[in-house]
Amino acid sequence: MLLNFLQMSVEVERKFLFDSDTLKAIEDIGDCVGQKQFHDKYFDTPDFKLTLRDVWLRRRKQSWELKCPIDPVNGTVEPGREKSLCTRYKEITNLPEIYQRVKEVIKVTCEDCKADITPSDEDDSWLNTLKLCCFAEFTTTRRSFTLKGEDGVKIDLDQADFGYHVGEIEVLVPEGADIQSAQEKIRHTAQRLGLNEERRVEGKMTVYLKRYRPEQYAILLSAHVL
Ligand code: V4E
Repeated sequence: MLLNFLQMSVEVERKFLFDSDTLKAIEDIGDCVGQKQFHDKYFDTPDFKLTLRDVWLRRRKQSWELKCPIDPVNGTVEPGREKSLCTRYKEITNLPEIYQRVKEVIKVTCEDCKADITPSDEDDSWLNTLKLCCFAEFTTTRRSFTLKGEDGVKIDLDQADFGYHVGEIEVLVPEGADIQSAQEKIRHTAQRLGLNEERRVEGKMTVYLKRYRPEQYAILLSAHVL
């Protein structure tokens, strides 16, 4: 049951830029619950079939994760849609389910695959079968905080090894649960931290693509994914 909840959770999050004042505010109202480091590798087809649909496949600490938008419009990103401060993505961590979902998004049929395979953590041949290549790779050092009096809210302060740091306020909710109340908790937390950004802050990937994958960045920007 717990495993099922984790596999089908929706991550509602808001990114923010932080300085020493924000850090002090976080330390005043929160508790540091740990620091960790992880290496991410992101994968897509050479013609960006996943990321053009805002679908993000990554390997983190030997585990596969797929982040998919919860409200795609006919499977594409609606041009001109105003980007809210919060993002909402479904996180899938079960590899057979990830494989099925990726095949659906990139529209691979069984004939294309010749024989359908069972993907495994130990064998990456399914990546070749689906023509998936690594397009981004970086290490993040993350400090995590929980907040006094704010149940279920986590704050992460991320430092990426390519020289970008960003914070995120995050609430995990089971799929189908009340996303509005998660957004309200995030708004309240942002207020307590004195954040006053009115525009969505760039995440690590946006900055990475802009610097190291300018062609993919330009394509995703004009498709309104970023
Ligand atoms: C969803 C997404 C991407 C995948 C990486 O997601 P992100 O939350 O940025 O990374 P991270 O390391 O904090 O993951 P976590 O540990 O929280 O699961 S890359 C781009 N997107 C879409 C996206 C977007 N368009 N704008 C913003 C502000 N964030 C994400």
